[in-house]
Amino acid sequence: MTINIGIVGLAQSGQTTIFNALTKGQAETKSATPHIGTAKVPEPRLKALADMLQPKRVVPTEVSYIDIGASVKGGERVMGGQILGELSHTDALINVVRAFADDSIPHVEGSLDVERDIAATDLELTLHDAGIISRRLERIETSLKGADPTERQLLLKEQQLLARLKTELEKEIPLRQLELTADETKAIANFQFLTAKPRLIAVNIGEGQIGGAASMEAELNSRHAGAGSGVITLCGKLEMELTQLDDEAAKVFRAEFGITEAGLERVIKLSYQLLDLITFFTTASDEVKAWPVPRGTTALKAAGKIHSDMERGFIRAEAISYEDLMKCGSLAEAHKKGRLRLEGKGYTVQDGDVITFLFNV
Ligand SMILES: Nc1nc2c(ncn2[C@@H]2O[C@H](COP(=O)(O)OP(=O)(O)OP(=O)(O)O)[C@@H](O)[C@H]2O)c(=O)[nH]1
Ligand SMILES: [Mg+2]
Repeated sequence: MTINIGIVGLAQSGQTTIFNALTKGQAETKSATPHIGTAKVPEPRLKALADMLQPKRVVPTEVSYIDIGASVKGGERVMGGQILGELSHTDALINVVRAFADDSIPHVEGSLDVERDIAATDLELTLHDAGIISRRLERIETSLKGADPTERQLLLKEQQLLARLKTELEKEIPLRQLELTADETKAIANFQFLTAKPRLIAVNIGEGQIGGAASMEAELNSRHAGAGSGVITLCGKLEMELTQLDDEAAKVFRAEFGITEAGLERVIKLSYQLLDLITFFTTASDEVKAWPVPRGTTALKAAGKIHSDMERGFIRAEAISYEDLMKCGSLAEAHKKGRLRLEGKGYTVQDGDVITFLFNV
């Protein structure tokens, strides 16, 4: 299972640097073509399960990052609709904002201003979404002319909803902040609006700013944290350099700078929170796998993530919490103690559940 995250931001804010830090990649920072790279989601429970069950294969969740390579051409930023369109399939966005000072790297706006830069990217995403709506509204207008009564009703309903969204976007309110009904959310899902996606603001700080990072983060969060939105401070350049070291050496270096957790881990943890994801595990076929699903997912839908046959032929799920299984020491022991729960289609999967799905096709 892969979670897709897109990286956006102003030119020269450190998008590619942070992309490299997150994916342990070595993408050329000067290239203007999109970079795609993956990272494995750090999950200590997966390792503990693997130690216990000794499977042939251990399969972590992956996050795929896309750095769309917004770049400057003759001082002008090129990040048109087409480039932003590359982000339509993503599950969430990271907006890199420059806070590091470096006279040798001119800021595109001439000065450092985190709030202004957050607003600038927000505006760009807002305009992108508003553009999609305008084009759709025009088409609806045309379609209405030849529509039969049933079609007409559907089109008018869509027109009304889109007009409402457009009004909000014109007030520079991102769509993720609107309270939409489940039906409305479903009706607009296919448009893949960028301002509807969860968004993490990654403030790219210089090494000299690490001491003040926590308070800067808290202060920015007081303004920008909310449903599907959060702020993290990150020393992109340092984190990128640390990917060249092995884990132990990197840890020692981080400690010297007073950083307790790797940037990659913090970004992934926060992304999970913003996406409201939980993790369940499967152990079938000599493989231990981690699966991310939205909180509230039923056993039936969770089975469908693994294979559509499993959803179609779903019989029941055998589930045990990670803690319970660790206490038992083995699946056989958990069986003997009657700790495996039999759950039906409607069971809400819990974070840490270890599940075996029974199905027939
Ligand atoms: N001093 C300092 N330089 C940094 C930091 N982060 C990035 N840089 C430098 O800033 C420049 C731009 O970084 P990139 O990662 O290429 O920025 P970008 O947003 O991908 O830029 P474009 O793709 O060209 O829009 C590079 O020379 C980086 O080495 C930092 O934390 N401190
Ligand atoms: Mg770049």
